[in-house]
Amino acid sequence: MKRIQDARLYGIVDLGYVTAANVESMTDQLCLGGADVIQLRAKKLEAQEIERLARLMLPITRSHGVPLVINDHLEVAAAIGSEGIHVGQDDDAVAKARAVVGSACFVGKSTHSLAQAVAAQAEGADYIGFGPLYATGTKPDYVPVGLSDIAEVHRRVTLPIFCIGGVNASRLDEVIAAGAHRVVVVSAFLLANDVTAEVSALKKRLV
Ligand code: 3NM
Repeated sequence: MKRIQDARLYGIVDLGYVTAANVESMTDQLCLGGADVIQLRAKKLEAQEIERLARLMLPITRSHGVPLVINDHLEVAAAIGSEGIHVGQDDDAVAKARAVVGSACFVGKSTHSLAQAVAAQAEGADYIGFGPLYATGTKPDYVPVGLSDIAEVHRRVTLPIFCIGGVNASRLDEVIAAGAHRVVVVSAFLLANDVTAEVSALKKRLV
């Protein structure tokens, strides 16, 4: 199983873009392209349906050695034994998450400023998301943080930092030049004509 510490490219199966019927196929394509970690994110689905979809994804992600992360739903992560859980600023605290999911499951947290990034490390997160770098339709209510704090967040936070929000192939060079080592890509992968090829091409540029 790949370790979160070694991950560079983080994909999300977001049910805002993927139908339930396509979850397995999309998971397989992201893994084949070389995603190092995959999250299931379904803001509008009931926990029971999220658990069903996660159970479909697990044999696929595990066959590729890719950790599966559940967004928000601690009880789903605990029930299926996912490798990771991800919480937002308005969700449960890291300690609460860890108490529910157990010590074998890593805990990630979304951060939207330097102060939140430093706080998430102090709170005991295993990795952070940092963004949104750019305005994005995937998380439309958030003000972009831009690229200017990327270098500083890497100086202040020693955890793996995944830069997120509007990242795509045409922006990757400037994101890396700003200091990013790890990225999350959602819509640019899920809406690609050839998902595996898109993931694979971007992955090569991250190492
Ligand atoms: N979280 P796309 S930005 C899910 O800043 C998510 O915490 C963000 O999707 C954050 O690659 C974001 O389509 C959306 O822009 C990322």
